[in-house]
Amino acid sequence: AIEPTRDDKFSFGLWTVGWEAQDQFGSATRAPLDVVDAVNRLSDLGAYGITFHDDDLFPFGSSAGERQAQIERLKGALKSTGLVVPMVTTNLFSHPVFKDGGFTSNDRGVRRFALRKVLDNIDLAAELGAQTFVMWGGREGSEYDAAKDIRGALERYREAVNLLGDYVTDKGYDIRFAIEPKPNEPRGDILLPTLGHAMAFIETLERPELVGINPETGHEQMAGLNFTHGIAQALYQGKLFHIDLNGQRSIKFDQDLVFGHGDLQNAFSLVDLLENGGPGGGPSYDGPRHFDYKPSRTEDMDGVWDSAAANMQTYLLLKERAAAFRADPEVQAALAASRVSEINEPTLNAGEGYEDLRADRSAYEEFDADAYFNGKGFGFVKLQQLFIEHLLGAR
Ligand code: 3MF
Ligand code: MG
Ligand code: MG
Ligand code: MG
Repeated sequence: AIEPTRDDKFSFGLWTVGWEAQDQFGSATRAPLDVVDAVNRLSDLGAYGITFHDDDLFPFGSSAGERQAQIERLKGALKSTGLVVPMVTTNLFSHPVFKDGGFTSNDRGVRRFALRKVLDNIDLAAELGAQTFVMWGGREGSEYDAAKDIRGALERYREAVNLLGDYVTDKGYDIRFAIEPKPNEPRGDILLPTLGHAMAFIETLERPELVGINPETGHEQMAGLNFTHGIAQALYQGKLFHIDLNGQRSIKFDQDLVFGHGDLQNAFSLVDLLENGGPGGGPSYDGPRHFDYKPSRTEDMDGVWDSAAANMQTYLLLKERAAAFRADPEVQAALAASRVSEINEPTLNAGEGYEDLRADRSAYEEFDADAYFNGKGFGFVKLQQLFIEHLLGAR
């Protein structure tokens, strides 16, 4: 086993290890978990951070005194363990008042209430030193096309995020926002369903630089998408502000399995991208490695802590395998044979424009497409087998 350290930047949502395992068809199988216990146990396991929704820490409707008492208990636990709060988020989905959404409910009073709830929680995030504020709009959506004016709803979403941007700017808070996309569940269809939709929406905002994304492994995979590809595009566009790591096995309900317990090959390529995909071969993301998973309903509290440890262990094992993959001379030869790095050569010569390209007869008139490869392949399968053998620890 590899021991996680604070430098690995592993963080967990309080709602993950604290999940009592109630689902659509059954009631809770575990007792509530106190925040102080959660912080202490996560610290013992080697995590560096804890995150939460307002309602995870103090129940919806708590008085100011009850709220403050819970904040003080959290602060005490953070102080005694050294854990940090890198991210805070707001629950705009559990209370029945949010049944048609928060920022985009058809009801204007609900929209104003939602914004006020978020403003209070941004103050708390700033007080705790969180630098990322995640927004998962789980109830922002619909079941019925006739019941929601999607352009109107996007305009209200935009109005809300613009106001929050004004707020952190005027207050001088060192906080950026991260929108978390999800295609469906609990709504039939959720607004900003994939990371691509979210990144396009962000460009319409007044302060796009303040807003990025918090993609979740399972959410993209619920839409049948390649999570590693999505993360690569988010990095390319400078929008990977935070990440929710977990496991999902194909297009079905949001499973929230342990990281790597879903599509393991995709988890491997993801860790390789995050850890070795930077320009000089180093890390391409230096934010928290945040786990948003659910300890399965079958598990008791020992199973909860085993599953929390499993997320970190799997990540570190994949990181070790990815380093071995990159260092293997046979892999390097296979990468060269597959010409993987040739994609980084500009297609045009320096200073070349379309007229020059048109004048280059070798590029077209003399380019013999039929004879070009002369039957020769790219060798991608051989490369993939080396990837699998490293993943299996066979090399
Ligand atoms: C739901 C989620 C959410 C978000 C959270 C913000 C309850 O599928 O993934 O977890 O991650 O609201 O971080
Ligand atoms: Mg989720
Ligand atoms: Mg999920
Ligand atoms: Mg999530």
